[in-house]
Parts: sequence; C-alpha cells; structure tokens
Amino acid sequence: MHMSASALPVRLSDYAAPDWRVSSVEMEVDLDIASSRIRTRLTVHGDGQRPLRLDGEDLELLELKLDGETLDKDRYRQHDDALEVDGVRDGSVVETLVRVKPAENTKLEGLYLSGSSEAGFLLTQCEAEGFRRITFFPDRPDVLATYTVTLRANRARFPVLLAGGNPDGAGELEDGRHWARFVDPHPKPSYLFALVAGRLEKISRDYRTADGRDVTLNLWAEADAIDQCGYAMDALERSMRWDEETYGRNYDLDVFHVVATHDFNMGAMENKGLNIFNAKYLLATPDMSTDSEYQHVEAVVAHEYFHNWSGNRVTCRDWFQLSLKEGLTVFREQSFSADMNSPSIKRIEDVSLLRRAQFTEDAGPLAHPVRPSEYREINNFYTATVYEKGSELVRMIAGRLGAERFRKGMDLYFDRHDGEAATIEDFLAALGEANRMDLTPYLAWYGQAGTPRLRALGEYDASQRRYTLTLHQRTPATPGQPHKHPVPIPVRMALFDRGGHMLPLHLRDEEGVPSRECVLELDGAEKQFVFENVPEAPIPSLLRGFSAPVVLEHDYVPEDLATLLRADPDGFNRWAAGQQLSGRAFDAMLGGETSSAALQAWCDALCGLFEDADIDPALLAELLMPTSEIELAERIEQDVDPEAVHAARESLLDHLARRIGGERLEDRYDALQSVASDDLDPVSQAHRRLKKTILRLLFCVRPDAALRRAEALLAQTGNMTDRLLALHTLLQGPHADAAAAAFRERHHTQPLAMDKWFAVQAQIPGTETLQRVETLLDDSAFTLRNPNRVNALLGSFSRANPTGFHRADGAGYRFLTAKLAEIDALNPQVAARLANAFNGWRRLEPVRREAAHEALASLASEHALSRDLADIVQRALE
Ligand code: 0A1
Ligand code: ZN
Repeated sequence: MHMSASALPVRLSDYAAPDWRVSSVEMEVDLDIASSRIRTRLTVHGDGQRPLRLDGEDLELLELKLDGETLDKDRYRQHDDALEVDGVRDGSVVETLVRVKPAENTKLEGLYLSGSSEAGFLLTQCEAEGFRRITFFPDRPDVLATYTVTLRANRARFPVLLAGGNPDGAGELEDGRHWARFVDPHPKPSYLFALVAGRLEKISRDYRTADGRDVTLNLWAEADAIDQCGYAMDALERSMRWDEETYGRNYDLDVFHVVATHDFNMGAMENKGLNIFNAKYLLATPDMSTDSEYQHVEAVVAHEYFHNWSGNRVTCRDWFQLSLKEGLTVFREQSFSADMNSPSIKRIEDVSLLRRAQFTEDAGPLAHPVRPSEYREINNFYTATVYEKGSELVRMIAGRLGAERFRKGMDLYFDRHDGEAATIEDFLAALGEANRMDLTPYLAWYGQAGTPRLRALGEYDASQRRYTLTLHQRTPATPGQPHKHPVPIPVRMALFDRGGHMLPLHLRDEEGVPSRECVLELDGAEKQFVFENVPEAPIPSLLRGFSAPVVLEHDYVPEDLATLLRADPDGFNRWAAGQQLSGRAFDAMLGGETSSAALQAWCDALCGLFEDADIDPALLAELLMPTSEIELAERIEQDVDPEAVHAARESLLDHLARRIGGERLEDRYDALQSVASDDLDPVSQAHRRLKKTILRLLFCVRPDAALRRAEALLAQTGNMTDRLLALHTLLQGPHADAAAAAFRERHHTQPLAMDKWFAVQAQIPGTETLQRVETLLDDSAFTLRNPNRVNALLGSFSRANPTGFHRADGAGYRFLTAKLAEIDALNPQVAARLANAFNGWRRLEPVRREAAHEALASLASEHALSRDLADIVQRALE
C-alpha cells in the first residue's frame, strides 16, 4: 500500500484554547515572482508555560529574533510543519524572516503566481491553512489580530500593490521599487489575510453606507478583462444595500477591493477588505456569459460581501464550525438572490442542487455532519453538506422563528460576538435567547450525517369528516454513525380538494382563524396530527417550500400529484409535485412498465400546462424537465446501471415530447425565437430557458428540425446562453465537429468561454465521449495546471456525464484515476475534489463496481498521494 502517510485526524472533542494569542501582526513583504521575502513581527500573549509553537510549511527560515535578539539554534526547533521557540514571555515580540517561491507554488495555496511569469500577478489564498505557507504563525481561526502590512516591489513589474485594510501611505524606493502600507484595524484570523501585486486595472465607485461611511469600491482585473466587471460592480452595490436593509449591517473600512483571477481553487474568497474571485464568478458579458452565469456572479459577489459580517466580524472558533459562517452566508446569499430574482425559481434551483450534490454526498462514503466531528484534511470539508445543508438548517430555524424574531436573534448574535471566534452553540443560543426560545433541539441536526426519511401516512374518516396525518422519521446509518436520533422537522403543509383548491385547516386543539397553510413540528420519531371539518378525502401538499432537508415518502396516487402539479398556487410546490411524479414514472419505466399511470398523469398535466397562457415561461421550463439522472439514480438502492437510468429518463422525455407533439414544440420554439433579444431582462431570460427545454424535447421527436433550429441559432444569436444551447444540440448531430470548431474559433481568446467549450463536449452522453475527452487533453488550450480548465473537461466528464464516465468496460474510471495522479502532484485540492466522482461506486452494478474499485485501489497503491487525495480515496475505499 503506497497511498501516503496520513496524519492523525483532528477531533472536535480535542479542542483547546490556544496557548499563545497574537495581538498584532506587522509584515514587510518584498515581492518578486521567483522569490519573495516576508518579515513578520508578532506581539504574542500567553502565560509562558509552554514553548511558542508557530505553524509553517514550505518556508525557508532566514532569521529568527525574540524581543530584538537573534536566537541561537538551541533556543528553537524547526519541524516540517512548525517552529517551536523557547523563552517567549507575555508581550514578547517574535520576528521571523522567510523566503518563499511563488512561481513554483502550483497548489495555489499561500503566495502564488496567476498567469505567466512575464505577464501574471501575485496573490494569496489563505483559507483554510494557507497563511502558514507565507509566514510562521499560530494558523488557527481563534487567533485574532490586527494587521499592518507593508508591500515592496518593482514599480514597473508590480504597479499595483494591495492588502486588506485601509491604505496607510505609499511611496518610492530606490532601484525603481515602491512601497504601500495597509492597516486593518479589525482583529481578524490569519485565514482572512490577503495581498495582491501586479499589473491590474480597476473600475471604481463611491458608496456611502447607511451609517454614513464613504467607501471606495474597486474591482480589479487584468487589462483585457476590465470591461467585464460592470455587472459585478452593480451586484456589489445591491448586496451592500441589501445587507443594510435586511440585517442592518454596514461595511466597515474605507475601501473595498475585489480582484479577479483565472487561477483559483474555489469560487471566491472573502479576505477582509480584499475579496479575491475566481474570474468565472466576477467577469460577465452577454457575448461570453450565460444567464445562469450572470446569476452566479450576482450570488457569489453577494456571498463574499455578506461574509464581512457572517465570517469576518464574527468568525469561527475552529474549522469544525465552518458551517457557522458558510451555512449562514449561503442562506443570506440565497435570500438575497430570491429578493433580486424570482423566489420560486430560485428555490427550485437551490433545492435541486441540494438533492443532486448534498443528498448524494450524504448517501455515500463521504457522508458527514454539517458540523463534522473529525477531519484529516480540512480542505476536503468545503462540501455541499457544510454549505448547502448548512444553509437549509439556518432556513429551518429562521422559519421556526419568523422574520422578525430571526432578525432580533441575528442582531444579538452579531453584536454579542463581534470581534470573536464563535461556535454553532453560540449561534443557536443568541437566536434563542433573543426570543426566549430554546433552539437546542436543532443542534441534533448539526451533529448527525444522513438525510432523514420522512414518511407521511394520511387517513380520512368520512363519517367524522376527519383527516389524520401520521408523520414518521428515520435516518439511514452513515459511515461511523450507525445509530440515529430523531431531529426536529418542520413540515409546512396544506390540504387540497380534488378540484385543486386549498382547504381551510382546522387542526385539532388549535384556536383561532383557520389558515390554509400551517407548519407541523415533528419533534420525535412519530407524531399524529388531526384535521377536523375536512369535507372530502384531501390531497396533502407536504414539505411546502422544502421546509426541511429530508426525503419525503408518501403514497400518493399519481392523479393526486398531477393535481398539485397543475393547481398549486406556489411555483415551487408545483415543481416538487412534478419531480415526484416523474420519479414515479421513472421507477415504473425502469421496471419495464412503459405506460404507467404515473407517466400518463405526468404527461397529461404537463401537456395542459404547455397550453396555459398564464404560466411563467421560466417555471414552465423547469416543470417540463424530469428529475436529473443523478437524482434518479439515488432512487435505486443497489446495482445502479447508469446506462439504464439514462435510457429510462430519455424515454420519459420521449413520451412527453410525443404527447405534446412535434408541431406544437416547433411552433412554440419559433414563437419564442421570433421575439428573442440578447437582453438580460427577466422575460428574455425566461424565454431562453423555455427555448432550451423545448429544443431538448423537439430533439426527441424531430431531431432534424431541432438541428436545423440549432444551426440557425448559432449563426444568429448574440448571447452565450443561446450559443451554448445551439452547440450542445449540434454536438449530437452529424456536424458536431464543425460546430465545435466554429465556437472555438470565435472564443479561443476568452478563457471563460473556452471552459464552456471543453465542458459541453465532455458532457455529450455516450461511451464515445471518452475518446473525445482524450483528444481534448491535447488541445493547445488545455492545461492540467488551471483548476477551471480541469473542472471544465474532467469534472464535467466525471460528474455530469454518467453514461460517458461509467462505461461498463471501466475505461472512464481508469482514465480519471490516471489523471488524478498527475493533477495531485500539482494541486492536491483540485485532485481531491475531482475524486468525488467516485462517491457512489459501491452502489453500482457488479461489473462497474468491480472496475471502479480496481481503479481506485490501484490509484492508492501505485502512487504517493497528497493528504487531500489520500483522505478522499481512503474514505471511498473503507
Ligand atoms: N470561504 C470561501 C471559500 C473558499 C474556501 C477555501 C478556499 O481555499 C481552500 C478558497 C475559498 C467562500 O465560502 O466563499
Ligand atoms: Zn463562503
């Protein structure tokens, strides 16, 4: 067994307050591409009982001083990952000088180079543990200090020098060098440190906060992209206003910088006063970006800005509390996006992401609680569970409190813990105490992995006009957690009559005016709820708005789901009903039942909605699409055959397309296309969304008609949403290569467009695609060094192309593991994330299961893997 010597796990139960704290950090950084020097002075505090231990990784120590005196070798010890200094006293100043090599840093963690040595710029990424790759420091989030940072560099090569905080002077030095100083008065953990240096352009805007501070907003990018920042600037301003209005939170420095880079491991980073963004979440133009990318830019700009309070002003005590900032900030970001756009479409998107990414994670070998209890590599815990499920937990609690009480609780949380490193208990305590409520039962959600199954059983007693709803919960076992406890589950619900009208709810023992919607609290394993005066056997609409992150099990007859799909006034619930119905139709199809009642009911309802002149076209587009292959595969307990899943889903689409009819599809598409514009307004966006769905359906019944329309669209359109739709369609026809070449020719100078070019080809269904992906590896635009490029080609292939990746001969698996070994040597974080594609391997049918197992096992045995990748592979194999 090769793998790699894996470190001992870090455990939440072992948490101890730091021996040494740091009150202030002074840094002097001499920047250069090949070699940079960092001098750091730390003022430290502690009782002196133990040596001062500073984390450090890949640092060359040049000097070490304690209270001004250079230390002899017998006064300190240097380990692989730390420096231990003896004789440190309370209030001592510890000074280190180190050298690092940014251009050789392919991990993109610490100080690194974005772009080429000649034209690129320097930047840092510190979360979670990158600061220790810049200087020696107690690199843990509960050590908060103020930072004074002086940057020095050659002016011609690095005209722009930025660090987090307020500017505090700048000037010239000898030999064409210059300097700039920044002071951040807000105590912060080291993971929020950042600097940027190079040739960058900016756009600026003045902003006055609600509490009267004048702030300069600067968005920075390389010269060729600076005209692509306008949309992000507007989004930033909207985010700032929203946080003032919704949470009463203002920005707190004189300047706010945001920088775009094409070389970034994640989406973006909330460094105090100096956010750094993966360019794909900052730059946007109609010619280059899809509608959904515009939405992402708005959401990620908001997310990082919102972190200024939920994460920066109040940070996390330790990395187990990661969801304290991430779950909360995703929740805030989702609420903002819902306010800026269509709330029901936003909820549909969020829930379908949760089901695709988080439910699958929770059902596989990497399942972990929102607050994990141990980790080997923290970078592997920036997961859908910590982010998306974490957000659902905040949403549940916010729903439990109601808007006004939630705001009161949030005020207390922010005020009480401002400048502190807090825990999830602190969060629940503040929300509870502000409202004299006990929210501790919700803590159970944070500690337990797995998606609860909520069973609902309805019984109608006609003689009593009484409807009894029994709710029952059970959470399947997950790795390391065989026994589960009940969690509080709020079930928002309504009752409908057979005609699709909502019934007034007379819940037994409840006073007051009957409402049409209520929230039932399931606070144990099982509970019954009795509704009186119910005139007929009702259709329950359960878990409205997705009121809890659970899987709902209820024995609906298909016709009842169809009624909800047709008639529920809430768009999200219509979609949820349609998803359940298509799931049932899928089950039947997979079992060989090609014309099930569920399929009929689904097609009939959608066919009716297709003719409905009042329905929002964006919603219609969502309703017309059956559940994704990834979610459908989750319905199968064991022996998943991805090809069979694909075929069954295709046949659902086929039936629907035939039921609606080729002619009607063509007419509707042509009508939408006749009024098409490239604008970003909601109506144009909704039309594009519907056009995409219709072209997909049309391709099932009249492929030639669909291909003709795609050709025309590719030639005519001025926006990326349409162009990508056209390319996606044409890639499945006889002129695939010509279409791909035309797109490449047009966009070869735009990295973000080229990512889509790689991605859309990697997603062509079928066993042939592996060959195409292998060829694309040799394209001059491909490189394993750029995370976006790797994710576009290899991520799309392995995660968004089930029939391509899961070839029965195992070639997809062997291909991916070979690439994983290469990528791991360059960038462990990227490799580890890519390896998640193997998550569901144990549930595959035996032939594929064996092939996947073999590929994973040889990856582990034949290579010395990074801690990041070894951790994922090990857990997958356990
Ligand atoms: N905190 C960032 C995400 C992030 C996490 C880790 C990173 O490097 C390993 C970079 C960014 C966010 O939630 O936006
Ligand atoms: Zn975040």
